[in-house]
Amino acid sequence: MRKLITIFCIYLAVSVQGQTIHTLDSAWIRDNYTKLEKMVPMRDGKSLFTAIYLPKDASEKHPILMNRTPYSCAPYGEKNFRAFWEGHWKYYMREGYIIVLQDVRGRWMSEGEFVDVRPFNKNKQSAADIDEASDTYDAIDWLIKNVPANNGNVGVFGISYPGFYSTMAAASGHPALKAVSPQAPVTDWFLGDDFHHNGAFCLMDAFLFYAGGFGYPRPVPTTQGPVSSLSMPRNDNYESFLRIGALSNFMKLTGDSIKFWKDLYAHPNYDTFWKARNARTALFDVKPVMLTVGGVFDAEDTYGAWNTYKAIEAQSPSTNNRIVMGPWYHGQWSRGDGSFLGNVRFGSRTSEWYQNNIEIPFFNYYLKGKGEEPKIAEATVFFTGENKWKQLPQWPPAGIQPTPLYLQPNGGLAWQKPSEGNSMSEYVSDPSSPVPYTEDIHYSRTREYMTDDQRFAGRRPDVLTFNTEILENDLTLAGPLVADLLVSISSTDADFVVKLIDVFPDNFKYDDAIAQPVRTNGGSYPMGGYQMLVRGEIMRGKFRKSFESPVPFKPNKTEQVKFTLPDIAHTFKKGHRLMIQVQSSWFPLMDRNPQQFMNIYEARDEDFRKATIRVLHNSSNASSVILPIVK
Ligand code: PG9
Repeated sequence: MRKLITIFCIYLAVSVQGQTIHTLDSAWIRDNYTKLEKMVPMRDGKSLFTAIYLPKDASEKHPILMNRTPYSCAPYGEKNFRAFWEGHWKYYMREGYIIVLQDVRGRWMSEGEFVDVRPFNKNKQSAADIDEASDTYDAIDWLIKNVPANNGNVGVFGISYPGFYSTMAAASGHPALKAVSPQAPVTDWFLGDDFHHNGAFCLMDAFLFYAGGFGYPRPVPTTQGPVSSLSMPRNDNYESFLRIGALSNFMKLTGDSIKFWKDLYAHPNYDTFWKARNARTALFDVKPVMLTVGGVFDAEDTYGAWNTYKAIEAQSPSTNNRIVMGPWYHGQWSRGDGSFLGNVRFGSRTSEWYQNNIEIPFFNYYLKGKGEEPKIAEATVFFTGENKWKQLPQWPPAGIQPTPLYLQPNGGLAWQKPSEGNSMSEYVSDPSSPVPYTEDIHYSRTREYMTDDQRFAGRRPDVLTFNTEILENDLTLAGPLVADLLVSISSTDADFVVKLIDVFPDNFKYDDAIAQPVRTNGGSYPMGGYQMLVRGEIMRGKFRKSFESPVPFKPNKTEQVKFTLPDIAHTFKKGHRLMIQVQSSWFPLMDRNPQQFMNIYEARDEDFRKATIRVLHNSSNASSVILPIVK
């Protein structure tokens, strides 16, 4: 008998252990979940395709976690499961969540008309007045009433475009919606996300995204993906995009085949078309608990993450509102370990830390009532340079002192204004030889450019470089940067790119505990003297006074170009330097400015002109970058 008991205990231990070891793989998920596919009715009579992954265990009631997407609920078919076991969503399935994926209106298997970043309608009068908030309300209402064994609590989350739909969910007003996490949410496609930064057009991302397929949706409902009719340039994108030339040539390539591409061209300024697509207009009287998440080095929507959180703080002050910003590229917090980006190392597995200590406890508490109210700070932000998470009671942190760092003659930077009377630096900006945004040769935009070594740029005659002395103490910056340039240009328009760079000491090496960055062809990357891009941003000069009403420069007259760069959280360590670079192109990340005042979408190749750009740094015109110094 004793032997039998021993064998049973060993079996039990192994099986439990076995389950623990093999828990959350595809077999476990298929054993413990069923999948339903439903067409969920909206108030205007259209139905949206909805995939529902339901725990087989009906002994208790389960919360619902929903993701609304234009990128498909695939795979279709109730026997075909999405590979949740490959990502951190598997931990929600271990907790018994009902996972819901929904094709948004007009995409894939859902009915209705798709509208890019459909404007929020705050004055809905009838069932015909729909938007993404009302679609979410109707979806939640149906789920609560029709999905077996749900506990009446719903959460919504999503990254990027699904982040936009999460923001719209927060505006749905459904009482069952308890917690929302917009992650790298598409928020404003003219001011800072994906397609424009300060009015300059993100040519490469926009073209490759739309012309690459997203702009060619098939008539719905369909399980077939979009098909681009274009043969895309699949080689050196600097060369490919330069050879295509003016934006009007890109329109010839896409022609009438992409609706949103035509909208982009038809609205060159920040008009009612773009203002209606500013997702922040929905963020008033926000009821759910909010957790906005993003990456400081997210090349697509770092603007959206910072500014969604700030909009809720300003517009809906009673909302329980938090932000988490890690050292991540677009979506890195949901995949990989988050311990590096390009050559820059962060010293810990930041993505896993976020999943286990922030996101999962957040939803577990608000949707399952599990555990203590998570001790998640108002702002959980990873400070690069010192490589530390900080839990802050507000963002930007209290005590920040915006401090001008002044450009000096001879390439210096100092906290005092220059004393010289007429000092300035100049370069010739030539649109036929724009400054590359990265040294790499590749087809689509890299993730790594956001922290790449800028030594390649500083060697060009059309890039101005300014350096501080070597720092005698650590210097921590937390919050937005403001570039305040006094300039004089020979033409009537130009772009200004300002880059804040951390210059590593010549003898810099990561600690042995951290693997040294290696080149793709092997061999360690020379991190000594590395010039790490901490933040770069572009300002299209003609919008310097107003994004709605652009104005030309007066040639050779001194004018101010002042603009905000997205927030940073970085410590420049003792022994490092701060560097500022100024240039007038960032290609093909951004389209080229013809450098004469005009509608750039209508410019032809022959309209592009060289321009002399002067940046003034003297006692009466002292250009600076205003830094958010943590005292
Ligand atoms: N924000 C990303 C994107 C949207 C639209 C165009 C290009 C990029 C994304 O949804 O991944």
